[in-house]
Amino acid sequence: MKIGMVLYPTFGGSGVVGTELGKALAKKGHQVHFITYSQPVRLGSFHENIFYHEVSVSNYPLFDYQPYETELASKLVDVVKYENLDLLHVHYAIPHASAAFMAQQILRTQGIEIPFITTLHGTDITLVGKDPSFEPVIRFCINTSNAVTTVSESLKQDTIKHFAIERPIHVIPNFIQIEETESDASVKDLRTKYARENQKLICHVSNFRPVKRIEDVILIFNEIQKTVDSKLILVGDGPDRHVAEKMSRELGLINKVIFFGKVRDTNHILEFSDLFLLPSETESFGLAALEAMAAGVPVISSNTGGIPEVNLHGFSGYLSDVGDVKSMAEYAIDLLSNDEKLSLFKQQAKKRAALFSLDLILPQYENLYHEVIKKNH
Ligand code: GMT
Repeated sequence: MKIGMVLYPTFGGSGVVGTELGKALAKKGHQVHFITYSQPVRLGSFHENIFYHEVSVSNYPLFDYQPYETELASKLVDVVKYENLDLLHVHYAIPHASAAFMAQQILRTQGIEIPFITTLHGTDITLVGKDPSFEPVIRFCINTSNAVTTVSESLKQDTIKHFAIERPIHVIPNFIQIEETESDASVKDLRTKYARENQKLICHVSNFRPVKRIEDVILIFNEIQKTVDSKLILVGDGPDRHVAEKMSRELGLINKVIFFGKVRDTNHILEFSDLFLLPSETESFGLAALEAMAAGVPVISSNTGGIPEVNLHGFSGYLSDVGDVKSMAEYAIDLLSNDEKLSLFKQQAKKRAALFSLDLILPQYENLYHEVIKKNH
């Protein structure tokens, strides 16, 4: 198949999922064309089946706001037509689904039928999408997509609740590529650079947006470090990073909190971490939690949105109500103070993550692609 993959090329979860999906499809022999405004961060090195088409964003002085959606739609028309694509798969509804719809309509006038699949990722529905300023367009795009998928059952239910949806929604969960981990020796070696022999390492990875509740991450760690000799590793960057920095200074934690900033491959850090914190306000899936679990790191999370579909309470970690810092800290201390239990949870986290292995999820997308293309002919 020849697939056009449209996504945000940044560190966000939807961009990561779209990029990894495209890479996996290319490995299986499909031709994948990434169409976005800059090279996706996870794209990596050259592959014979991968092509990248950059959408140029004009800076004509009349525009206070650049018409990205129009430029993307034009690029889609061009790529579909000249690369003979079979299908467009857009990740994150805004503005990718409406651009795909526009391209579809334009191509129809030229005798070309291109179906498009929209994958909803979370905030495109739960935060931004249901805002009245977007709602009519999002609803229209969901209803006119040739197929719609969500990354969790919870997001499917949110979509049905917030929009008048007239079509089936397929749940295809996010996935993880289970890789052979580095030798224990090199992980241990790296770990010694950040922690003493018996010190525990707690990790959080996010884009530091308010929805991630960074304050809670710091407050939970503050409680943990009173009982357990530990350090906090913060990976990523975003609008609330300064909140974390300020709180760490004010609470006297600055020597115990390490800010790594944006890291392309978080796996190396996760491999030497003992525990992962994800106290988000809302999370359609929680890819960061799945990545941690796959690296054998148990997760202390909130029980919101799709997280309970990923993190199993009492097995791969623990879940508490949003904002219940006390309970999250207690669960963390309980695990970190009992090496036998921690080691069991590390194994269980890996076991749970294996259920989301790429091998199991990729065929679900491929089947949907075939179905949609068949219907289009
Ligand atoms: O808000 C983010 O964390 C980024 C956002 C995105 O679209 O890039 O993440 C959403 O999609 C991820 C991939 O499907 C999910 O794992 C995240 O849970 C989801 N974020 C939220 O729902 C807040």
